[in-house]
Parts: sequence; structure tokens; C-alpha cells
Amino acid sequence: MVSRLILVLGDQLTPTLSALEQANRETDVVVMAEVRGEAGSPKHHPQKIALIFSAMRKFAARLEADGWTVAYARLEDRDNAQTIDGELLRRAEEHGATEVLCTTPGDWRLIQLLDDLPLKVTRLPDTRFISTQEEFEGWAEGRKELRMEFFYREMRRKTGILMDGDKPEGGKWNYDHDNRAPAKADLFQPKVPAFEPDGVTQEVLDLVAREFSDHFGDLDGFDYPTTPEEAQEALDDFIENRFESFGTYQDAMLAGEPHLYHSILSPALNIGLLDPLDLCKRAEAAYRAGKVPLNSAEGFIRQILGWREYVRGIYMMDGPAYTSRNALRHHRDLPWLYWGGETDMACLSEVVRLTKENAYAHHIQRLMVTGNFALLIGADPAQVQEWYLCVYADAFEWVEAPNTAGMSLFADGGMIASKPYAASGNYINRMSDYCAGCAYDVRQKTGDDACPFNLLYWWFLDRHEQRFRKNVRMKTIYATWDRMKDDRKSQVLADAEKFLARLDAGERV
Ligand code: FAD
Ligand code: DLZ
Ligand code: SF4
Repeated sequence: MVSRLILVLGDQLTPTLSALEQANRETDVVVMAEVRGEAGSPKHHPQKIALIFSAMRKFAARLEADGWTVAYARLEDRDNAQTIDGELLRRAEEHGATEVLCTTPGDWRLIQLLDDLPLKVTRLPDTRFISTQEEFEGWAEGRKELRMEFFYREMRRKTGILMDGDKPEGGKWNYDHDNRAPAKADLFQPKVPAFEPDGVTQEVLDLVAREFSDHFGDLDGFDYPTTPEEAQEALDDFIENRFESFGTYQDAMLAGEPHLYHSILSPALNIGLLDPLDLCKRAEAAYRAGKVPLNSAEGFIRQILGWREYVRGIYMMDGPAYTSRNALRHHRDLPWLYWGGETDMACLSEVVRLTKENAYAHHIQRLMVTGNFALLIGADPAQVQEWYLCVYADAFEWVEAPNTAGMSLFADGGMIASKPYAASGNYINRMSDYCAGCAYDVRQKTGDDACPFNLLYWWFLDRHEQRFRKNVRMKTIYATWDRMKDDRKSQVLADAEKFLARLDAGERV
């Protein structure tokens, strides 16, 4: 019998993947490929490539041990076509196959590429999410605004998670208000478990060091979990040691502390080593057992059951055009400092440094430091999206694009965020200790020493006044702007322009 090809991508490493569930172990051939087309273009962080290649190799070995035939291409194999479509065509010829069965990729580029193959391709829904795309689109239909909060409540009702009958546990759906405490440097900072590279990972690390040394990011110190067992260990450790304080310090930032009380589970979760519903159930169980307070449990569950499901729904519903949206018509090139260029801005310097070292930064660092700055200066959303997609180990377009273009840059015109996440230095100063070690002064509102976020904040609001003045959530901000004396306003705007001119000239800022 002519075999059928079963495609398993580097972020589809789940034994219960829909394509595997519908495949025939006796006759089908599983195709997996390490390819430059995915790893080298755009140039992903070396730790992200190492994570994916190591986890792919281990997953393939398990499939083979379970009786599957796996056609696995290593990056340096001589016949490797170096693209996913090229590998499928090569394997089709090799095995006399005319059909491909796959689980829908989380990236419109790959979906289109598969749909254009001169083979019969059957794409199955990705059942690793808690909601189906039909459910999401049914919820979205006819709504004027697609706010995450309301979708999240539906998901709570659907799963029964953190419910007390038909009411939310504790009487409120959302405890975000309790989750805004700044961390103090002397608070106990639990360490995240490190998974020492085994033989397979070490071989991959050597490969990545050889082949991708020109990519932004450090490879040293790679210690991400690469198997489901290690990922479970990481989850157990989070629940035991950091979950209790997760909620309270969710938005806090501390110099030199990359993790604080975050779970660091997104890289493993997004490649399929963990199951999102299982994470929510584990979180609820910890709360019901009295181990963690409700604000931590609800906060964590909302990120997964709410945000993660919601952003995927938006990305898939809006289609391939989502990533090229540019509602605010921003066209400034992404400054070199994002790629490690030196800067005197302590907050940006710290977040880019941590990103380079770990292929990780937590949500508020991504949103309110690198994202906020890109928004305020008017950086080109396509360039910003490429940066986020490359530099984070957990970045896949279905989750990266809506967070970057939508939540952070308002490039989708408000599909995701009801107002732009623009903030002055005041916010960063409240939530972190970065400003104390900065060359700029966060209290100064004008002049060469003034925190650039202070200047750019008003410059951004002034520039987009027509669009945002009528937004009810921005009324008080514009009222403050209106109260400012005209000469003060002119000074702020002139200083912001001066700063931007230096930035554009490639000067150190
Ligand atoms: P925790 O803080 O411990 O949260 C627990 C889990 O909740 C995470 O593992 C993640 O799966 C989920 N989660 C939290 N926030 C979000 C969110 N906004 N959207 C989707 N899931 C969420 N997350 C990615 O997984 N991949 C990305 O490429 C990505 N890009 C982002 C880009 C920008 C500009 C911003 C502002 C956020 C982005 N996020 C992305 C969301 C969030 O920053 C990360 O999920 C989180 O930092 C992962 O770290 P953690 O596992 O320690 O999360
Ligand atoms: C991100 C990534 C990288 C770096 N390398 C590979 C690879 O070599 N082979 C592969 O199958 N997948 C890789 N991936 C993940 C894909 O880019 C991902 O499946 C799509 O972007 C859809 O989310
Ligand atoms: Fe960042 Fe401004 Fe604070 Fe410096 S003063 S760390 S630039 S917020």
C-alpha cells in the first residue's frame, strides 16, 4: 500500500496531536524536519532553535519506540531540502506518497504553503486548545467589541474552572486589581529549575553554535525543559515554589531578576510538552487545596484559559492580513538598541539584555518596556513583530502577532486592546527599580535629562489626538494634556523630536 505522510512540526510535539490520532501507525510515515527555512529565516534566537531541535529529536525517538515510522531530517543531512514543503515533496517521492495529513500550523504562512502543495493535503484542527475555532467565532459573531474578559467568562463557564455553581469563585471574575504590587529587592526570589543538557541536547547545542552563530542571542546557559517529563517537573516546581506570589507580583520588574514569580512554562507549553487545560486544572487544585490564594490562581488561569485562547481565536479568525495591519501608520525603523546596541535607558537595556541571555522576558517587560517604547516612537509594526518572533523561545505567530501588533502596538486598530498600552516613565518607575540606576531622570518632564518615556508619551498622544481623544478610557489623559500650558507643551514636543532625531541618526540614546 502507498504510504501517506503525516507532518509533525517543531511546535506540534504532542503524542495526541490530531494528525497522529487519525494516522495509521502501520502504513503512514511521520515526516519531521529541522530546516533552515524555519530556523534561519527570520533568524530565531539560538536557544529557541536548540529547544525546538532537541525536543523534536526526543519526540521522534519516542514515536519510533512506539512503533511509528519516522522520516526525520537533521539540519546537516545532505539531502535535506531545508524547507517544510521541500521536505514533504522529497519524502513523497521517496515513499511514493501522494497524500499529506497534518494538524493546522499556527502560522498563516505555513498554512498557505501546505495548501499550495501539489499533493492532497488534509489539515485537521489543532485540538490542543481548550476552545475550538468554531466556538470562538460563534462567540465573536455580531459583537461590536471582542473583549478578552467576556470570552474568558465563557471559558470559565464552559470548563467549570474556578466556578462556584454558576457564579465565579469568590464572587468576582477577575482579581487583576490585587495583582499590581511592585516587588522589593529583598523579597525571597525562588530560582527556576535548570535542566542540564543531556547527550541529545548537547549535540544540538553544538550544531546550533556551529550553524547559527550570527543570530541575536546567547546559547550559553541553555536549560529549558525539552521533554514532557521535564516540563512536568518545571510545572511542579512553579506550583510548589512560586505560584503563591505569582498574582501579587505579576506586574513587577526587578533589575537582575529575569523570572520573579512567573512560571516560565510558555516555551514548553507552546511546543506541545504541556497541556493548557491540565495547567488550569493543576492551578485550580492548588487553590482548592489551600496552597495558593485566589488572586494567584485566577490570574494564572486567566492568562491561559483567557488570553492564550483569545489571542489565538483572533489570529485565526482575522486571517493572513492580521500581521500587516498598521492602523496608526507607524513607519520608523526599529532602533538598533533592540538588537543589543548600547543605550543609556536602564529599563530597555535590562530587558534587551535579559532577552539576549535567556530568550525570555516576562509579560510586563515585553508590554510596558520594549513594547511601550516601540509604540511611542512609532516603530513599524512588521519590524517589531519580527523582533518578538525571533527573540523569544515561546514565540509562534498565532500568539506573538496578536500580542505584539494588537495588544502592544494598537496596529489592529483596537481589535484586542480598548486603548493603547502607552505609558510614561512613571509606570516603569512604580513597577520596577530600573529608574534608580538610569542615566535619565524619571521625574524630569522636559530637557536632555528627562526620561524619554515622559517626552514620547505626550508626543504620541498629541500625534494621535484625533483618533484617541474620543476614547472614553483616555478622557482624563487628554484632560491633563489640555491643562498643560502651551509653552510647556511645545517644549515637551520639541524635546521629543530632538530625542527621535538622535535615535534616527543612530546616536546612543
Ligand atoms: P506566566 O506569566 O507564568 O503566565 C502563564 C502562562 O499564561 C504563560 O506561560 C502563557 O502561556 C500564558 N499567557 C500569559 N499572558 C499571555 C498572553 N498575553 N497571551 C497568550 N498567553 C499568555 N506569549 C507567548 O506565549 N508567545 C509569544 O510569542 C508572546 N509574545 C508576546 C509579545 C508581546 C509584545 C507581549 C506583550 C506579550 C507576549 N506574550 C507571548 C505573552 C506573555 O508575555 C508570555 O506568554 C509570558 O511572558 C510567558 O512567560 P511565562 O510562561 O513565565 O508566563
Ligand atoms: C520555530 C521553528 C524553528 C526555529 N525551526 C523549525 C524546524 O526546523 N522545523 C519545524 O518543523 N519547525 C520549526 N519551527 C516551528 C515552526 O516555525 C512552526 O511550526 C510554525 O511557525 C507554526 O507555528
Ligand atoms: Fe526607563 Fe525612564 Fe526609568 Fe530610565 S528613567 S529606567 S528610561 S523609565
